[in-house]
Amino acid sequence: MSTEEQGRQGLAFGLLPAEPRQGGYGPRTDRPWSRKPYRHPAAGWGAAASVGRVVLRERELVAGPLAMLKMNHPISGYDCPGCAWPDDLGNLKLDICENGVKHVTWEMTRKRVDRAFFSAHTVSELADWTDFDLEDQGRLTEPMTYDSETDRYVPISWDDAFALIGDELRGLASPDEAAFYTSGRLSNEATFLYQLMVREYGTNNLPDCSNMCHEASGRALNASIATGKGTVDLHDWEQCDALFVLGVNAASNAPRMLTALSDAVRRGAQVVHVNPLIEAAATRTIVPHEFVDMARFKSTDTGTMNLQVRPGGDLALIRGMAKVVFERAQTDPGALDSAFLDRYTNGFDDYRMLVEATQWPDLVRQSGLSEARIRAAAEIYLASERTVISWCLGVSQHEHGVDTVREIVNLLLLRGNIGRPGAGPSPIRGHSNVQGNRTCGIDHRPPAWTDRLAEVCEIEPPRHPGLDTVKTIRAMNDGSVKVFVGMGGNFVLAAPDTAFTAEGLRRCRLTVQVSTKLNRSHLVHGEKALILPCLGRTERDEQTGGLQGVTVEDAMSMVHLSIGRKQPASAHLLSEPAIIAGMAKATLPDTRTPWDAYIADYDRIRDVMARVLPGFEGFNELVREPHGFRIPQGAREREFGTASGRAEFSHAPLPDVIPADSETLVLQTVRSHDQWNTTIYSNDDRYRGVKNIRELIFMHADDMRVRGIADGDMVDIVSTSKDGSTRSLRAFRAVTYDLPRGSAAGYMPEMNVLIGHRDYSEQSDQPLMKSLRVTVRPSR
Ligand SMILES: Nc1nc2c(c(=O)[nH]1)N[C@H]1C(S)=C(S)[C@@H](COP(=O)(O)OP(=O)(O)OC[C@H]3O[C@@H](n4cnc5c(=O)[nH]c(N)nc54)[C@H](O)[C@@H]3O)O[C@H]1N2
Ligand SMILES: Nc1nc2c(c(=O)[nH]1)N[C@H]1C(S)=C(S)[C@@H](COP(=O)(O)OP(=O)(O)OC[C@H]3O[C@@H](n4cnc5c(=O)[nH]c(N)nc54)[C@H](O)[C@@H]3O)O[C@H]1N2
Ligand SMILES: [Mo]
Repeated sequence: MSTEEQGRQGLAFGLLPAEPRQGGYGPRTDRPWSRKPYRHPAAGWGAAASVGRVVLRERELVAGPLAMLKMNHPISGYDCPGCAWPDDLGNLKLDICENGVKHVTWEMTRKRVDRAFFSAHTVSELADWTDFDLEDQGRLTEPMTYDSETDRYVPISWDDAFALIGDELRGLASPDEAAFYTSGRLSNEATFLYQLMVREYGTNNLPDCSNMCHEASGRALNASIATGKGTVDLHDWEQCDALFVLGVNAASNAPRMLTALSDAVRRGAQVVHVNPLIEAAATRTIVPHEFVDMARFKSTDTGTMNLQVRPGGDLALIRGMAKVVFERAQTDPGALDSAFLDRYTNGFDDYRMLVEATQWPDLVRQSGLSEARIRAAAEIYLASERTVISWCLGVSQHEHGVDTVREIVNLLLLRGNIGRPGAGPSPIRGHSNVQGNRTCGIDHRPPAWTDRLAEVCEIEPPRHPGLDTVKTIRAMNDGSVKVFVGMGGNFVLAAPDTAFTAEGLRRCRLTVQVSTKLNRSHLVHGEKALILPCLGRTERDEQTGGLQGVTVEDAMSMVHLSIGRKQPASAHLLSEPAIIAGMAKATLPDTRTPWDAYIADYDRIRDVMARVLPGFEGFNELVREPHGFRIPQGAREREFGTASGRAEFSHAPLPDVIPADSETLVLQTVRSHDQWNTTIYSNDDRYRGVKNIRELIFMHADDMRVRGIADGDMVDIVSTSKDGSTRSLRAFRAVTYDLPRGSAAGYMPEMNVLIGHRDYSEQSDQPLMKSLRVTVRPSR
């Protein structure tokens, strides 16, 4: 059987769509689909109307808007569980966005999934439902376990659930036979306890969503400047003269960034968007909280230049810009910051030679931009005293993601744009606490502070590396991982190679999902399976020591408290820290860790974290400051903790990102406006002008014409993996879009079926979610 056939079979059982549907994993629909270009500013009234529809659907008319007022306010409120964009620092203006509101409302729904629901539906029956329908049933209310006799989930007590986990984990031949996944929402406190449990148990198998998201950014920044994070904060964004925004769809995925972009344009800064697509944030916005602007339909520009690079072409663009900087330095020594370069960097001369040896025709071909456009971008960089370069998945999810981020740092170093106000690298993170997860120990490699952990917590943490996401999928399939614990997230749909990942999960002896809502990963399960429902971030977390708060770290290293105030969705929910402590006590009979004391009062967890984690000294006092605190970071002070003690230039060869034959297209998978990763709110993608359809592929008009495809035709898409195997999707709609020839785009997670488990970057081990090699033909 070919991989392709296996794929179809895997899909038929428990994975939609057995047959492609116009709605994809979204709501069922037979309404006609449509696409017409969006001509309005981002955010504004379109966003307000869209929020209204979601709030209505979740029947949260009163509680919803009230909860918004508490969101992102210092100390008294909870952190928005949406993206990781930092909170407004200056004043208490209403700093919320459309998609944050949708996200909070999604968690606060009044609908419930109770034991009656599970007894009314077999798992095989639920497998036929859409992912939208699964999540739309509402919040999970009590722990459930799979009963194979009846093919149903049945209630189980918390104690019995923990005992089951403990028995299975203690029964394994080695702790390395279990894997512990994290999705990026877990609070810092829960994260610390989770990694403590896992390392005390004896493994570093801590795969996380970051392995699919910003792994490349972390690796690159560590190698260049010895920090895994960006070095700037919002004040720097407010002070820069030039802002380069690469590979992010900000209007949908970090909408509060629109405010920063429009502020920048208003005060005369240059804002350059680099993206194969011209996304909504690249043009103009109505700033969401400026009610007068809303009333007058007054929009503000959010960009001053657009560069439509070829997918994977960013490195060539950046190198071209560096080439112009070197050229200029021959006549104007001020083009380079020589004092900075001499004192703080390593490898400059080799970088200069490399750049000078690179020829314009290659830079033009690989970037997909003309020499004139690259020069124009370089002029903006040269004219700017303070430059911020930011990026997201359009840079990190490519084969050469690490090299590209390092090239971004190279360019910044040339003019000393690091470690001073208004300048520096600024990756845009995804999940609200994905950055905090890494800081607090979610890493399949033993953290640098492993010795401190051993000493302070009196455990023997393992020193050998564990499994990341891609390796976990393979290990479940070859039988070397037998227990999978998912701390949030929706592993089966978020991961690459859907059918293969599903097969791996099914081969496990036990799968455990800690979740707030029903999702596909509950239906694609091991021999034994548990669904453990937890409190959401908006809900009151009462422990014996009183109301508890947790902390999160945003994309700019600010750590602050988040306190939920809402009545929990059910009396049987436990907090994530409590669930972790329950699993730990059942798994580690001889543990000396004071799990119960930690759960009674999270201040005690923070006290231990303060002793283990660098930069967390005085944690409990620091988080009670009005806006929390920024984790100290050497690179921000020009102290580079690399082996040489200097910022390192990288010297990567110019990658060839163009397929050898003209039949192959480079396909990237993106989010629509109305989804949060695997959570699909509707089948619409407002800013791209799409309605009632998710099973589509955006293509260049000429690429369609040469393949005999008319706009809206049904097509079959076949991907070819690095190992030569093929995977396919049938009967998707081809839709004309303004993107570079030779490239195409469509939606995750529907297209994850196409990503082979060997299709990951050699540099970052990240799945190649932005550069699949596909052929597209009219459906027969
Ligand atoms: N509402 C909402 N918010 C979210 C999420 C969500 O699903 N919904 N997800 C969250 C998460 S986990 C993350 S990681 C972020 C993701 O935020 P984004 O990175 O915006 O996510 P994508 O939708 O994958 O969009 C990728 C962008 O990169 C561009 N791109 C693709 N290839 C290239 C390339 O080679 N070069 C350049 N320069 N650009 C390229 C695409 O055209 C697209 O604009 O958003 C977070 N915020
Ligand atoms: N093809 C393709 N695939 C991708 C990507 C891509 O661009 N293209 N992007 C990748 C990226 S960047 C990421 S980050 C991953 C995302 O991967 P994941 O983080 O695994 O997926 P999510 O869809 O964010 O997880 C949604 C589920 O989280 C649970 N949940 C929500 N809130 C909470 C909570 O407070 N606590 C707990 N315990 N559970 C909660 C709910 O049950 C919900 O169903 O997907 C990756 N997959
Ligand atoms: Mo992400």
